[in-house]
Amino acid sequence: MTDTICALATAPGGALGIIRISGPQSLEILSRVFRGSGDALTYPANTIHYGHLVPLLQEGSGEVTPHKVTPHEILDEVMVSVFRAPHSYTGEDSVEISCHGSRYILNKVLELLIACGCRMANPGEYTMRAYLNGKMDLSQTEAVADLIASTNKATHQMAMSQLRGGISTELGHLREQLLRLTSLLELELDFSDHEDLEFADRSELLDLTKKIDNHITRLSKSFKTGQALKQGIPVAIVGKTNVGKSTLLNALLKDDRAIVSDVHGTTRDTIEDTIDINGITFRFIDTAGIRQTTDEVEQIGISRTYSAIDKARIVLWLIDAEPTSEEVQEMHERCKDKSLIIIFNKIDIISNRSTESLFSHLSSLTSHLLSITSHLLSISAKFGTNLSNLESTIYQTADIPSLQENDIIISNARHYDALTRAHAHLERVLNGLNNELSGDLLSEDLHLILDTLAEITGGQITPNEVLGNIFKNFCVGK
Ligand SMILES: Nc1nc2c(ncn2[C@@H]2O[C@H](COP(=O)(O)OP(=O)(O)OP(=O)(O)O)[C@@H](O)[C@H]2O)c(=O)[nH]1
Ligand SMILES: [Mg+2]
Repeated sequence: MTDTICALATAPGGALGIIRISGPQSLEILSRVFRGSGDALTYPANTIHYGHLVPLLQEGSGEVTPHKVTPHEILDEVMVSVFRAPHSYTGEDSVEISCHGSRYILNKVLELLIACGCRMANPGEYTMRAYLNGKMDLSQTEAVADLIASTNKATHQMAMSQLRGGISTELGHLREQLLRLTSLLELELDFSDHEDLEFADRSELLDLTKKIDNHITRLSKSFKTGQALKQGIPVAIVGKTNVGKSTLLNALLKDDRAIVSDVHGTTRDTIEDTIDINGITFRFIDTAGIRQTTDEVEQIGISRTYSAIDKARIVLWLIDAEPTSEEVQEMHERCKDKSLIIIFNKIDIISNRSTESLFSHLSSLTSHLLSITSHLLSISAKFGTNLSNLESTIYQTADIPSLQENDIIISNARHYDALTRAHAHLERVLNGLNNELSGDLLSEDLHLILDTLAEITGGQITPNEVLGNIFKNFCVGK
C-alpha cells in the first residue's frame, strides 16, 4: 500500500465532482498542483482550503514542476479537504478535491495527478485500504457498498446498522459463548488426570451449545428477510388474457409501463418494475395471460408466466369472471409455497349483486381448495378503486418483521454461507455431546466454528485467546 491512488468519487454529470487521493504521497502531490494560501504540504489534518488547480510545466529533463500560472492556465477553482493518517477513511494521508463537475475538468485533474505519480484506484480500493489499516472489519466494508446501493428505509437501516458494527458486535457475543464452551472442554482435556478437580458437567455444556445453536439459527433465519429487503419481494401478476394484469401493473407503478389493449394476448413477455410500499421494495412482474394457444411465441410467453410464479413470493391472481374449479385447482398446485391473493378486477362494470354472489361462490370454492389463500378482494385497476387496500394486503402478506433500530438482519450471502457452515459444525458438536464423544473431537469442531465465524468480520482467532480465556473466566476446581 505504498502507492498513492486517485479516483473520481462522485457520479459524472453533477454540479460538483470529488476526486479522492489516498496514500503516503497525497500531500506532496497536492502541493505540486494546488495553489492556495501557504504550502499545501504543511496543511494540518481535517482542514479545508480554497485555491486553484494548475498545470505542470515539463522541463528539459522531463522533470515535472509547478510554475507561475497566468489566469487563463488555471484548470479549476476548487476546495481541498485534507486528512492525515490515521484519521481518514482509509487510515492514510488523504485529500479530497471538490472540482466543478465538468467531464473535461475531471479527466484533466486525474491526468494531472497521474503525471505527478498517482495511480488510478482499483474498484473498492479505498475501502479495502480502510479494512487493511484496521479502520473497519470486513462486514463493515460490505455495509459501505450496501449503504451506497440502498434505495429505501429498510435497506438503509440494515446497511447503517451493519456499518455501525452491528454484525461484528453480534458475532462478538457469539464468539464469547463459543470461547467459553471451548475453554470448558479444553480445561477438561488439559486437567483430565487431576482427579481432585471438578469440571462443568456435560449437561451444562449441552445447554450452552443449545444457546449458541439458537443464536446462530436466529441469525441464519434473518437471511430470508434480509434478501427480500435487499432484492425486493417478487410479486407475480397472473391470470387469463385480458383480465387487466397490465392495467394493474401500470396502476400500481402510476406509470404507463406495459401496453394495455382489449386484444387477448397483448403481453407476450414478462415486464418487471418496482414500487416501495411502507419502505419495502416490491418487484411486480406482469405476465402473459394464460390460455390455450397454438401461437409459438405466446406459448413461450406463457411458460415464462409459470416460471414467474415459481420465482414469486406473492402471486396476484387476477380474474374478471368466475374461475372454473380446474383453474382454481391449477393455481392451488402452482402456489403451494406462495402467498396467493385472488383479485376480482373490473368491479366498475359489474353490479354489486353479482360481485356479492361471485364472492360467496369464490369463498366456498377457495376455502375448499385453497388452504393457502389468505386474501380475496375486488378492485378496478382501470379506475384505481381499492388499490390502496390491495397495497396494504400485499404489504401484510409479505410478513416482513418491523425492523427495530438495533435488529441484526443478515443480508449478505457470504455471511449466510459462513453461518450455515458454522451451524453444520455446531450440529456435530450437539450430536457429539449427546453421544458422549470425547472432548478433543468436539473442540476440533468448535475451533472450526470460531474460524468460520471469523471469516465474516475477517478477524483471527489465536490459540492464546482460547488459553487466556480459560484462566480468566474459570477457576480450576472448587
Ligand atoms: N372496465 C374496466 N376495464 C378494465 C379494467 N382493467 C382493465 N380493463 C380493460 O381490459 C382490457 C385488457 O386489459 P389489459 O391490462 O391489457 O389486460 P391483460 O390481462 O394484461 O391482458 P393480456 O396482456 O392480453 O393477457 C383493456 O381494454 C383494459 O382497459 C377495469 O378495472 N375496468
Ligand atoms: Mg397484459
